[in-house]
Amino acid sequence: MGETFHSPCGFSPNAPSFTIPHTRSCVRGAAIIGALYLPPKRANFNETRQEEFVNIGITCYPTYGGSGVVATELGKALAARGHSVHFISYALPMRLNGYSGNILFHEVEMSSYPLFEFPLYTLALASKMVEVAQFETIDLFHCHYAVPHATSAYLAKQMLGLPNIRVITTLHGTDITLVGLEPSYLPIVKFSIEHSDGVTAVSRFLKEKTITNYGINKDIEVIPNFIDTEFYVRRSDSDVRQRCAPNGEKILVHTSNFRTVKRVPDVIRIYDEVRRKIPSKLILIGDGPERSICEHMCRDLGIYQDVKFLGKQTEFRDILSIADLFLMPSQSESFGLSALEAMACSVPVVSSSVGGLPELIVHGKTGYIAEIGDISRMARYAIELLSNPQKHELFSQASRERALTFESTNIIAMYEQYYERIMAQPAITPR
Ligand code: GMT
Repeated sequence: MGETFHSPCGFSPNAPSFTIPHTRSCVRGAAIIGALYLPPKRANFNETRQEEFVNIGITCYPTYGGSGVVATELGKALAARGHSVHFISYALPMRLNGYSGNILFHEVEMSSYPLFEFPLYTLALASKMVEVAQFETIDLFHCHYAVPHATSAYLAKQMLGLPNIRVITTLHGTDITLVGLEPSYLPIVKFSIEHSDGVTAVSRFLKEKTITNYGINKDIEVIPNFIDTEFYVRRSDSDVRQRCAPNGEKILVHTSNFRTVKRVPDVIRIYDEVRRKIPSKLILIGDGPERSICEHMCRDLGIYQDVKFLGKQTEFRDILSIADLFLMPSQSESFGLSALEAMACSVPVVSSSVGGLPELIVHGKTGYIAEIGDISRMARYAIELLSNPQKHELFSQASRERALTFESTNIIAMYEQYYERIMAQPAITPR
């Protein structure tokens, strides 16, 4: 293929940004000017690989969260390598900014109707996938987070009657460990995974959980989360450090969406123990259901003045660059992307021993892991590291080295090779 990507909307490289949603009328426009518009050639992986670019429809949650970050960074990296990427979601993914010639965003429009007490997103998404595939060339849909994206893609494939379109589902975490297990979703999640042409999971833990919890007899490829280690690298900024810890205090950091599963109150309890021994500050990044409980807790404990709630941030390399320790006491964590971001910035991690965290954090080398809820052990580990500069330095270096093994270039290549493999296999025909 290799030709310039033409948008049917007359979207030109001189346009200020690609963030204009590809609306329904815009895509209809493609039909009208269809004679002039040459959609990209469909990929054929039975031919020589080198010249092949794939046309990918990526669906993800656009909001704050690891699966959306992984999907967006993957899409951006694939586009930079020459593939055509169509993001299909209900809002512009948070990390999608700036212009790129071969990325388009297609917004799933939701309408309300008094009869529908609940929005019919699964159906609207399936319809949008069909529309995009009809007016653009799509070789595969890559769904991030099974619920409901894999189901919408299955429906879209069925409706399109184009059996060669492949559906790849990437399992991220609570889609398998929590939401998907609910009796009202389990059968459809199992079905949609089984009817995906390819399935990837972000850790060995998640792969095993999928097989055992859903009784799925299917190849699942483990492709871990990744990080751009050129961007995520510790930068010295004494100004930021001076502002956050004016008296040379140690800095502990946690980032999350403040859901129960993240156990942010444990972060506060661990910090409460640490600050009794070590002058320190706690920085909390993110927002979510438990934020106000946490703020109350800090006031009740009388530590509010030493805790900074920064709220949602799009990226936090500057804060990670001044951090001495990252805390992740989650109840469930299939990979732990934010721990990886911290490690890339040379920050050791103290975490719980759940899910995929032991696959990322090397206990006694890049940080420490302890049982869920074992606050005093996690606090002891934190105190030990923060009070021993030599050990801390060794752990910081080892954290960076470990993060380098998840360098984005290598992991993106794993996705490309996986696409290639799935495209070379006969597609699953919807029944
Ligand atoms: O599964 C979730 O809770 C949602 C998801 C998200 O969108 O934040 O997070 C998961 O996906 C990330 C990216 O693959 C992983 O790094 C997180 O560990 C994982 N979260 C959980 O398993 C709780």
